Amino acid sequence: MEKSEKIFIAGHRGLVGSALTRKLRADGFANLVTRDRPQLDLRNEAAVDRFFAKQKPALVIFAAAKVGGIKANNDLPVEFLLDNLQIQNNVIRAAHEVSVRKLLFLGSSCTYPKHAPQPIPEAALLTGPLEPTNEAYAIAKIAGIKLCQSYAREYGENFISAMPTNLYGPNDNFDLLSSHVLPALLRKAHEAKMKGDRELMVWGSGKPRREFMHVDDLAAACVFLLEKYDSAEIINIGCGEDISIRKLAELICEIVGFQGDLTWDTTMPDGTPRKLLDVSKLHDLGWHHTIGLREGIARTYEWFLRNAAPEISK
Ligand code: GFB
Repeated sequence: MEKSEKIFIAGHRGLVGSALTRKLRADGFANLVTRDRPQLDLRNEAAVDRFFAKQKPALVIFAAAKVGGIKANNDLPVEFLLDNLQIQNNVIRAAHEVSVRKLLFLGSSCTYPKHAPQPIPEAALLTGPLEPTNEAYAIAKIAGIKLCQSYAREYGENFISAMPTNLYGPNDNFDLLSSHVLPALLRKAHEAKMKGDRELMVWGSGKPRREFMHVDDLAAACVFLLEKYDSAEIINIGCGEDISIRKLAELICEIVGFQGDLTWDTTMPDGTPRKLLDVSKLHDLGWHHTIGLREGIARTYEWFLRNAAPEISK
């Protein structure tokens, strides 16, 4: 990759897109193109076409998506399916129209079957039924992967797809109803500590297991793949370790300094019983994560205290 190449980061304000923007800037890539939602609504096909025709980026990183935790996914299947299909169809097709040199599409570990073998190899895609709570999002992401693979097969495009595990870090969503588990529990533990509560409510049974990766590691892996990986076959990005939700909640309480008890709201769904990616393909290429879970959560809590907590308490 040339440092002067024009790179369009779709979704640069989100958790993933902002981490990619930081990483590329730090690595000396100076020609980054970004657009806020009011400037460019990626669901608008004509606007996306005009933007690509004018900008003609060399590289596209597709980090724009309607995302959310288990409750948002379960409550809003229309938005998770339709918005994501529209956004990705527009961007991927426009990238082809202006002959971008390479496109990186970000999928998700929830595209794998609910009862996939653990750790989940790339070959598990489309081998069984999906987890119902995130089926709409998963189907949209699978369609995006297939569109990239189809452009590669039919037109020879270098459109690659990576499958990140559950992510967390700066610029995450800390809204208690729509966020993922890790930012939700960080906020709940912080607020419980500040209020002097004795209990903290956690959703589900605490038994599901998830793999969590700091988004700065994800960004580093994406830049690595942009430089070194040119196959239409999907590739997992994760750290190869998982943890139960109960243990995660305990770890977060310890880091935040909340000393009360955990209680469990079993009316809320557990979702997939386990989601641990097989990252041997990525390791074989020579990339490993560097940020451990405890360190990553501590860094995210510091970010939360400086950035999100003041906003929330307004
Ligand atoms: O992170 P999360 O919302 O999504 O939930 P998924 C993971 C687990 O944490 C579930 C439990 O078993 C939740 O019940 N959990 C406990 C909580 N307390 C909380 C809480 O306060 N908030 C939340 N959100 N969860 C998502 C998919 O699945 O993962 C998306 O729905 C996407 O499509 C994303 O793929 C990566 O890991 O279950």
